[in-house]
Amino acid sequence: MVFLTRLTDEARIAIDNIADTIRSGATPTIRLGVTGLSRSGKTVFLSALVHNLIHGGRLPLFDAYAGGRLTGARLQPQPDDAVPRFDYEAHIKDLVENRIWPQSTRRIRQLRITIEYESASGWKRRFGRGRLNLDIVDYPGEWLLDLALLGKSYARWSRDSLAMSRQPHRAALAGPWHEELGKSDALAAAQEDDARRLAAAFTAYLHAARADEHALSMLPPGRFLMPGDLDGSPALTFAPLDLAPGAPIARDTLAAMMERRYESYRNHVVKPFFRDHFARLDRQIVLVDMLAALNAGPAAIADLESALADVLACFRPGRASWLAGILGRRTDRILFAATKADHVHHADHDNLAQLLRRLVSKAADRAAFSGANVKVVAMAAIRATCEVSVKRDGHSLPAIAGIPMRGETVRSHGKKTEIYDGETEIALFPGDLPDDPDSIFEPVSPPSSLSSKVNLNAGEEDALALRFLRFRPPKLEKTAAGLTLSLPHIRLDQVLDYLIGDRLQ
Ligand SMILES: Nc1nc2c(ncn2[C@@H]2O[C@H](COP(=O)(O)OP(=O)(O)OP(=O)(O)O)[C@@H](O)[C@H]2O)c(=O)[nH]1
Ligand SMILES: [Mg+2]
Repeated sequence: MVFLTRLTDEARIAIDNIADTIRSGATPTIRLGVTGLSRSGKTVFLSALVHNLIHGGRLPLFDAYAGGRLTGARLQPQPDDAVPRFDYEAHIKDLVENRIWPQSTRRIRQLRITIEYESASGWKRRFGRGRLNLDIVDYPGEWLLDLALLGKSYARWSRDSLAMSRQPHRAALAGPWHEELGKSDALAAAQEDDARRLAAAFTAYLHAARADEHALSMLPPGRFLMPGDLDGSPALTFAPLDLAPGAPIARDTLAAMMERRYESYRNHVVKPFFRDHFARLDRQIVLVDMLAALNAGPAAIADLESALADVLACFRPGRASWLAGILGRRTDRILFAATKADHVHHADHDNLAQLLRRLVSKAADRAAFSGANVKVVAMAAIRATCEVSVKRDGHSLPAIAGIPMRGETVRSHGKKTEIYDGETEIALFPGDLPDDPDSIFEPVSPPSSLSSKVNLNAGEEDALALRFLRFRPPKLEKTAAGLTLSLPHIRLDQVLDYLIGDRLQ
């Protein structure tokens, strides 16, 4: 928290928190931060959480619910009028009726859900039912990485971006941008055309690095990939330059123009995002797609580790107190969740959590989460697969079955690529995740375990080239009375219990 110690910012956060408390009246409020890079599963998690609360899910490990003390949950108008509402109904329609996943989030959205409960204590029950507001914000994951820019000058950001783009796994992707850089003179007179050309080449490099096969995470500035309402705006016409270390930036040069725009991006785009949403959270769940990074290999894992370290450095952990709750607001519980655990067999869930624990351990140590309670789990907000046992060479193998999304492909050894039609169910033996968390940073080891994927459905005997399949959302079962059951999940109940259970006592 080096960059947000300015008194005006802290005062603004405190004022917003007081306004919040007044607006909520007597009802206590938890602001839950759902933090995750792009495609980590934030929108799906939020939709599933609300659906299970409102619809009444299978939540045996969510104590207040399992004990029958949760008497109601309903959506309310969101507290900040300036932020559009999270489109819960549209997402659920997509997931449940159309059985498709939501689109990438393009703008910030907010939701308030009010939970009514009966206290576990007989004494408190005498005062009537308790109520708790849960406020949640959804946003494009790309924007998260901008937080690291708050602590960096333009010169430092330029240096870091260039050094990163010269790493072996990025250099080829950055080639065209480097070429444009070679043609420009940072100390020449500022020309709009140069700025536009460089910004376009830099943005193209960020897009290439994000592609599935590379799955890189460190890609700021976030609005270059997901501009939101800045689409086409000149605010995004800047890029890093190759500046001599320590050399001053003279006025009216290309470098000065870029620096000015970078500063304006930090002040007018990144800072409000941090101050209005990120600095005022009581609880945090950090969603991490370990499997996508494991599939892409050690470079993607190392990149994910650095990206998470940058994000965690911006947390404001601390012990909750009534005063801190109103003024400073500190995050007193942080949950790290490896998402999409339904892609591996349950026997591997502990391993998956272990890998995530290892990935965030250094960053968590550095961020010194003093006073905050930290936990790590493997979860699936929506379970799209089921577990089956498949016979192979006389052995029973633990496999998962589901319907791959239309257009998903798998290339089997020596055979032609199979393209799925979105209707056919298949069984996969996902292989075992490595037992040794350190091995995922080493060159060949991590994918080898996953790459032993075998398509058992079509009678395939060959090992398949590694491919992380996306399954369609599940078809919801109905009860004998014809009622549709809520979305199936893995450990969403434990997650809820950890994040809000203590406030429903
Ligand atoms: N099987 C399975 N897939 C999931 C789950 N959660 C997310 N996914 C997959 O991951 C993709 C991304 O999930 P989102 O919730 O849209 O991710 P996000 O973090 O909101 O992404 P951005 O909006 O781009 O920041 C989905 O389209 C699904 O393919 C899950 O619980 N199970
Ligand atoms: Mg989203």
